[in-house]
Amino acid sequence: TTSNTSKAKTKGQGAATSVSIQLDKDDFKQAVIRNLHRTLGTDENKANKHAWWKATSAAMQELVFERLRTTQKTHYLNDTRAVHYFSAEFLMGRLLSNNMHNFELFDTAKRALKELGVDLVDMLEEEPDMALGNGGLGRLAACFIDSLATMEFPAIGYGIHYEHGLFRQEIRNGAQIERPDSWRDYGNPWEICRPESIQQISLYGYVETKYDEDGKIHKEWHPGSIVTGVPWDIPIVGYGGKTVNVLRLWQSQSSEYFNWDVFNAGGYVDAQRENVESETISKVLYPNDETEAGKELRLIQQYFFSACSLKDIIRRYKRVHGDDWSRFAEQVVIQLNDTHPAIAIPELMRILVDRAELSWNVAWEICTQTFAYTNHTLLPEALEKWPVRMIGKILPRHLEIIYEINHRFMAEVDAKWPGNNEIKAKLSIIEESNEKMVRMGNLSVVGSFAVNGVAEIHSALVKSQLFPEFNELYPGKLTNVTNGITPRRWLKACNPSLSALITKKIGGDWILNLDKLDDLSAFASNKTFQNQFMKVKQQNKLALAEEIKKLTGIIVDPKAIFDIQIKRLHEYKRQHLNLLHILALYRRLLQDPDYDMHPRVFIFGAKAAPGYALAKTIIYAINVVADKINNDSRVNEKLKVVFLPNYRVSLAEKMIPAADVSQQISTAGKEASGTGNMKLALNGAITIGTLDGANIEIAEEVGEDNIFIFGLTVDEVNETLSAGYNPYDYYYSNEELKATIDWLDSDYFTPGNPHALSSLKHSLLEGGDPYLVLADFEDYCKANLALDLAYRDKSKWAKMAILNTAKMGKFTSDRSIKDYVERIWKLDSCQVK
Ligand code: T68
Repeated sequence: TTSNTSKAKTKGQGAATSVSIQLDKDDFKQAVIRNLHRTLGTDENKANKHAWWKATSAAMQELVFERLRTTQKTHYLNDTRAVHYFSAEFLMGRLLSNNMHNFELFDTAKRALKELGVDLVDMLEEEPDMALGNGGLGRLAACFIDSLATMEFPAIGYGIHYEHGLFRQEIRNGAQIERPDSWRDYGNPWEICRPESIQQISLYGYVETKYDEDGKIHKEWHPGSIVTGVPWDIPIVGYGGKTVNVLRLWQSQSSEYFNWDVFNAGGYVDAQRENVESETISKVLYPNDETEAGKELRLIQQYFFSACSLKDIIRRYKRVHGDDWSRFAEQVVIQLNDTHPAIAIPELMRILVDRAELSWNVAWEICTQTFAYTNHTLLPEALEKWPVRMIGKILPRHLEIIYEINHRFMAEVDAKWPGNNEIKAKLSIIEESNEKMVRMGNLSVVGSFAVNGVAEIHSALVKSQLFPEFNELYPGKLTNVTNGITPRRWLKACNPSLSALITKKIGGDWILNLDKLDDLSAFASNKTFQNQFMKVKQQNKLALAEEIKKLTGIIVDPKAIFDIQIKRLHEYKRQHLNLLHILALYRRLLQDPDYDMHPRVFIFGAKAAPGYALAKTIIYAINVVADKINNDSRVNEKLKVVFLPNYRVSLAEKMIPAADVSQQISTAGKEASGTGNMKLALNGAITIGTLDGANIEIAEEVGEDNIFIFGLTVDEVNETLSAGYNPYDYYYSNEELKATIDWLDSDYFTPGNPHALSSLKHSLLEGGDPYLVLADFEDYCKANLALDLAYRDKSKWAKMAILNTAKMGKFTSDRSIKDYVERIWKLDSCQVK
């Protein structure tokens, strides 16, 4: 097969030249048919779409396994240092088309299936999303393991094998309804159970203190319960198909032998009940992003997967190094994706001190050379804290260890700031509140050798606002690694027409070296290229228009501006600011039927955490406003609003290529990075956004002429708030703003139910408008006006769109991984022959 790949340019960066998968169209056909017969027990005449999908997946899986085996053998023989990415979430989406693209077999497969009478693109819809994550944090983990495999770094992802991923969203009468997600209902072709690597972990019980003959203390944890962790491996195919790494997800199961006594005592039913409880641990993903639920089961989930993963790592290490722990931190680096796996720190200490009988200091040295921690948020409600009481009940020995870590750490703090109790109280891992709490962020900073934020501004705020004293105490520990996205999924696979156009123009090197896209800049003003670029956009918009019709019945004009806001629903992300502006446009159109604006379709996708009432009200508000506007013939030519239900990775892949405008309008200082902003710009959408998160770095790359920036900066937000922000000042001084807010609180959009949306108005006024929606409204309207004018100049807009694609090189996750590898993980790539 041909390959568009290029040799990696720098040392330390994994080189991936494509492995030639010797499989032509006819081989592929044979492989699919063989699997149809032998794996599925059906044939070409009986097979439905689902069977074709499974047989094709099985055919791909044959190739995947072959490379997986070779990779694992190579890694084993080389015994190189590897990164272990601990994350409670991996938002993988669909795998079949991605694996085909990464093996460079997509076109071959398409032709093969066509000859079998199957449309590949249509068939791909059979695959359920693997939605084992909430949003950006989980999708980031998925992009990172793609880049790690592509660049041929020894790496393994560790997480939880949730039976139910993020809930499926239905919209009924405008409101969100949550339905269970069942991604494995009819079997999942990508996962392999590895019963040979199961682990047992302990919970509850008590700690016994023992003294040996020399009077030395030994702690023994007598657990009250034991749970089995069953590993499921998902192969992760790097682009070029050389390295296939593994994502290992743990499923909880009851431990038979532990319940044996109860069973023998005639307690069969009780024993079964315990089984059910053990099996609950990996049942369901908590659907809260950015708020801490504080639930016992969540803490158990965190410990369950962290402890299973550590045992797995140690088993592998011991196979080579036996009881010699001195090389552990040389071989193993563990990246904590937020504080969710932070309990791994005291767990490793427990293993080293209680089990391996290393001294505290030696153990602590190993521990703090092994862990690194990524922070994803500054929002206080998202910072994890666990009640001391709860940890003491579930993990009694870990609580003792946490206290010991803190005790020694407080001595360090006292040495630096003698007698300063204020700083001590602030830095302490234990919060001495009414109900004592363990601060997982502080534990993570103390127990790691590196701490990073996810965009320049976010990392600066981590240093200056969240952990300023830590930054003084440990100079250099706090750093930045700006997020990135994989261009394989988020351009090559999701936007085949644009990918083909780009490759035709500048060659295919961009797939592995995204900086190459900058070669497109030279053609940004070229009329022919502008036409080609915008023709692709137009086709993608047509396809999305059809999808919108299919999903909602709403008819939209593909010539209108497609203006897209897709992300979790949260007040700080300010979908309601977007909505207020839509209402302002609607009002202008009603007041002046000739109001001059380019037709525009506002498209939303967002899930709200099930317990987040205001977020659900905002979804409801968008839907009732959409319903009213879409059925108002007075404005329909110019304005439509669409809420696409069940936003998820596979839907994003259809929306992003069709976007003209990308809404990135969070309150400055609140969005750590954002990654949807990168995906949309990469596909030629123009950002309207605040100077927040990675928007700032996107603006730097594309230049101020190619982005619409508005609103308060981080500093201005802080000044505004400390000056005593009063939203009523804006409400009473901006007639249009007042009218739109009041409109929401009338029965215009909710006939017969006048105050259905009053909580929204309440939060913006009496509630104090904590996210400064009113303060930014006027400037947002101005930016939207400028955007509308710019769109009317076809050539100008085309140039902007091309430059957005051209300037996104920085935001490949390959660059993020390179940053981690060079500055934190210190890994060598390992070429798999
Ligand atoms: C996101 N965080 C950030 N959290 O909001 C976003 N939280 O700015 C950033 O780009 C992204 O992380 C990647 O760094 C999340 O997505 C969660 O999903 C989450 C889940 C559980 C608990 C807390």
